[in-house]
Amino acid sequence: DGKVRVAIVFGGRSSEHAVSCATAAGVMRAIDRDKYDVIPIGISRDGHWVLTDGDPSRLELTSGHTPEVGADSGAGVVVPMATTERTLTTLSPGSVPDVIGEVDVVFPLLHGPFGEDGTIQGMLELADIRYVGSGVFASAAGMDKHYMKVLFAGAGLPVGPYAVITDREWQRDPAAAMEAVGALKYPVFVKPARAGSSMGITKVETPGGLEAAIEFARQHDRKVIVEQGIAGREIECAVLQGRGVDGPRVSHVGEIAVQAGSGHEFYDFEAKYLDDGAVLSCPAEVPPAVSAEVQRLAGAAFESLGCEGLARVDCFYTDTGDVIINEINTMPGFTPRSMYSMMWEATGLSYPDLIDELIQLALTRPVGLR
Ligand code: G1L
Repeated sequence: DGKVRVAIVFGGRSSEHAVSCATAAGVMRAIDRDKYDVIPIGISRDGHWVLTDGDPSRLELTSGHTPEVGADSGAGVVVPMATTERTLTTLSPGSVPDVIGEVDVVFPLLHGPFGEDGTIQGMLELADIRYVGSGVFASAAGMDKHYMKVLFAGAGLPVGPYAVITDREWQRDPAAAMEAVGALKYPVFVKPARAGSSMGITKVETPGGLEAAIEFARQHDRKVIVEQGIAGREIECAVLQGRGVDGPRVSHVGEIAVQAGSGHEFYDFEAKYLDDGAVLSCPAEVPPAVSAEVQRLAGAAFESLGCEGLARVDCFYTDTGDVIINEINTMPGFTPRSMYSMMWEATGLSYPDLIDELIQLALTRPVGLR
């Protein structure tokens, strides 16, 4: 019928499985059905690919319901590596080969290990299938808080003080590894270097709490990053790839105000996805020079990793008046109520138009030689 065929891939083997399902529901509700045919592909927690019925209501995330891709979500099971050129091949239950058919573009709504880290992007590259968002390298770099900072610093962008503890360093001599942290001022934040969400993060007030925090972070990733706490406000900016040869577009800057008394020490999983503990202010109330600097850094950060499609850049506006980059997220929260979407909404680009723009950007991208 001449419509563009968009495969939405969601769920997956990461801790953000339910968030991914809820995001897929948001995209499926908002996507223009006159232009696009949607092929909803769920990945179950154990890694099975399932062609689902695409009913968004069963994927929504509410406090009473945690959505999950199960073997019951639809028709067939897709074998992960069974891709051929521009085609996603499925095996129905009972191993009857079936084909989803040619897809024009994939919307990979996957986060964390086996999703956001560039692996699915690599699979799609091998299959010559176009997809929304960043490529293999930027996805992997955007997932790794250590290499992300190395790339920012290499591009001359300001990053805060940090230390990295690799698995080898920790196994050989934990005390020596912790000495590298000695140069940082407390409090510090101890984080898994690569993780999709706020999982495994501890705020540490004194050196005495460091070892336990590192052990905790290592349960999520064997590489740990320790970041010096920055006194200031977190100001964020949504970035969208430019059309053609244009540079990246940046939104008005935004700020999350965690409601006093909400019980959230920092902006954690609950505050992010379930609670009303967070409200967005956009444009954030900062001096014009500060919002301009955040926007400049956001565009430069996007380019420093070679991002494509979209990214959310989180900065600190410090109490001493400086702006530094905290991190970039190449796969930001992407429901209609997420920071990224709401910052574009406040800038004049609606959620349905944003989805349309991202798909159009993906369609104009070459496959093969890039
Ligand atoms: F495909 C895009 F546009 F690049 C993309 C992919 C993934 C945008 C946003 C996301 N975000 C997520 O997948 C998630 C954070 C909802 C997963 Cl948990």
